[in-house]
Amino acid sequence: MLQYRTPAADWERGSLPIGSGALGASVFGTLASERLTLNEKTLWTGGPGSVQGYDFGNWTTPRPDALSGVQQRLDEEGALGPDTVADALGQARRGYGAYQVLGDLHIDLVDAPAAPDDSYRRTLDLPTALATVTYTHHDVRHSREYFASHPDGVIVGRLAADRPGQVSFTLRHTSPRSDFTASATADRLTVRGALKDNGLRFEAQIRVRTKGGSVTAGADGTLTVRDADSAFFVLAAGTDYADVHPAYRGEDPHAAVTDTVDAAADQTYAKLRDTHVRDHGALFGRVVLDIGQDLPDLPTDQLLTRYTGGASAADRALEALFFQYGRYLLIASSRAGSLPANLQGVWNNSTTPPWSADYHTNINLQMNYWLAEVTNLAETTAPYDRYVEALRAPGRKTAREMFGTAGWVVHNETNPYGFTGVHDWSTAFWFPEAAAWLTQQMYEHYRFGGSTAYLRSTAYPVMKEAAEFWLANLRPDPRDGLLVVTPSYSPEHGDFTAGAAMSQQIVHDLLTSTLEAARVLGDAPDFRGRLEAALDRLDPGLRIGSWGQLQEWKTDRDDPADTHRHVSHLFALHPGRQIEPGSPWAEAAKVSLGARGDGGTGWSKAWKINFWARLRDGDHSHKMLTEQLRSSTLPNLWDTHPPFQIDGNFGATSGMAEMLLQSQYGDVEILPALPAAWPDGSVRGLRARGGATVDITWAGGEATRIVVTASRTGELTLRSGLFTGGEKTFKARAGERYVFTG
Ligand code: FUC
Repeated sequence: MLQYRTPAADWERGSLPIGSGALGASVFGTLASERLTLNEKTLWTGGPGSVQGYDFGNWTTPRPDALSGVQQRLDEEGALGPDTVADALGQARRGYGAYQVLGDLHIDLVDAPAAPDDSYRRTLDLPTALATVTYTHHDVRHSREYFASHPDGVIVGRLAADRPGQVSFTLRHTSPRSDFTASATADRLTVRGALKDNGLRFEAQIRVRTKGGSVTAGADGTLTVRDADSAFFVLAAGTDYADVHPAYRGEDPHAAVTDTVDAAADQTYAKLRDTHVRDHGALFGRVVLDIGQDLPDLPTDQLLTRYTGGASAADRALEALFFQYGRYLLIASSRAGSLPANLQGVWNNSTTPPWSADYHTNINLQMNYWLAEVTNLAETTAPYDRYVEALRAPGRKTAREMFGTAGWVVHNETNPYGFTGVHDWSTAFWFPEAAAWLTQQMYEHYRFGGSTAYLRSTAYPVMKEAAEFWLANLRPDPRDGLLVVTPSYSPEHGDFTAGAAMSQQIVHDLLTSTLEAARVLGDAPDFRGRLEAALDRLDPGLRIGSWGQLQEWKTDRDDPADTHRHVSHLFALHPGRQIEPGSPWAEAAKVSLGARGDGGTGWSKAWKINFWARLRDGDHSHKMLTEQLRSSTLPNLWDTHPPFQIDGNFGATSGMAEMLLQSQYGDVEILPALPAAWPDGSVRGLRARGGATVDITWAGGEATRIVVTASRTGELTLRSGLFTGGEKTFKARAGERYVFTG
């Protein structure tokens, strides 16, 4: 549980997030006028119909020789400055848009204390996903409870008191934009509008139910409750966005919002709450982590301030809380039926959020899902899959127009309107490898879950088309004949070259996984042959340079003093699987990572937790976790880049899971990077590739008990000091539970 003794002074640092995937709210817990910042995830400016015009990032006029011109210059000159390449291949961005705050719901109280006293508590309970505010005023105990229900599609809030007739308030909606009307009739408040930029229609409806007392609608579009024993509201919202290229518009949201809010208002508060708690709990409760924590009765902001990463049970409590918070945030911001989690999950208080609160695809969107499979939340990837699938149609057009080839492509960042082309920010506009990288999660979903039907229907078509793109776009490097990506740009620094390590490693990962999948599915031998031939000639993107480092570029040009936040050339270590521990590449990766240092933005630190875990250095992983908590985490435990950016939350949870369990090379590795700070503990419910759910108990840094529940029949190899010879191979049968106790 996160808990505070004061209301949030500020949205970014203090508000507490609840979400149903499609809807989000951040709770301030302010006294006289409570405030919930509201979000609907598809409320985006830009795209088709934008007043700025919109071209999907595709070149507005054909540039037949632009790409080959850059490739030729790279062949001849070896490297080109990013501005030179952006001049040739970039284009000013138009109509990209930004994720929009829906507005704020204010709950103005008739009588409330001026300031919080000792009786005040504000909490967010992770297992139930309930946010609460409680305080005593004139001897009356007041309580507010909020949740976002995925099954009922609504945000719900209830105000109550321990004496009858004490609940009186007015509900009011505001927005930083002037593009809406708010009207109220009976117990219903309706907010309706269309974004000025692109005409996207949106609607929110709130209905209020009271026990005792009365509710009246105001001519100013407010609802007032007087003298009730308790009251609850339900809020539904939607837009006419649809994820269908090229128009991206669907039904007017009015009918669906009305149906949803009415269906919820017809239920009792207890029923809505119960449905929500069960739904959330069924996902959240799957993983239990005990690293020796003892959560003191201390406000979470103080727990964070006092945190040192040392040996105290309170420090363990913050770490365990942070681990579970990542899982909580993913459940709250990524459920089937809407867009995937964006740079801020689903929470945003602005009309101009940082980086548009978009989908950055040179690490950020991918990082959002690193925790999904291993921490047993595979269902949360449904919106990700759907989003990636929806990028194919525009991405195909970009591949054809910009590269003249088959396949699909997306670059550095994208929006909900199929922006698969480029812009002109020279160090971040070109990254056609993103499509390949995006498909990685879909193949991982198959590796964890094992559904061949999923592989066939969902993952493989997207992977295959991404592979087609690279089969058509790899070029022989005139220096050695190996196939390279060109132009290639290691995010987000240095020069343009051919065959930067990350480009090669991503393509290697894609072709390897696509080949594996093609074999499983028995796809045509000639396609498999083309993949094999390309892999044979592919520059692997693994080279050791003059100071023992893993080279970021094909030539040895790494600066040992470079501490850039992106550590792109270690993709092959994580999230890839090309570098195995103990190999010379792993040693070189360690040298590179050491030189990059322990600083960085929030997400960069989170990535380093994962890297060190893959390098089997649990103590260094833990050090990065400590760095992240001490310098990149806000009082409400949101990760800060700065500013708030949610990828670091997700990446940190993933990294902590990597410390306890890994399976990327096929075997299930138990406690591969356990830090000295966690000598005794247990974890229940982590997932391994091959369809195993794994529980581990350890003492004195060694596993003492391993329980594997198989969801798939097949051979499993467990690696742990618990077994003679360090490993145990057995034939697991789906549905069976296997207990190992040394
Ligand atoms: C990538 C990063 C930045 C930031 C942005 C949203 O471009 O390099 O640090 O996280 O995404």
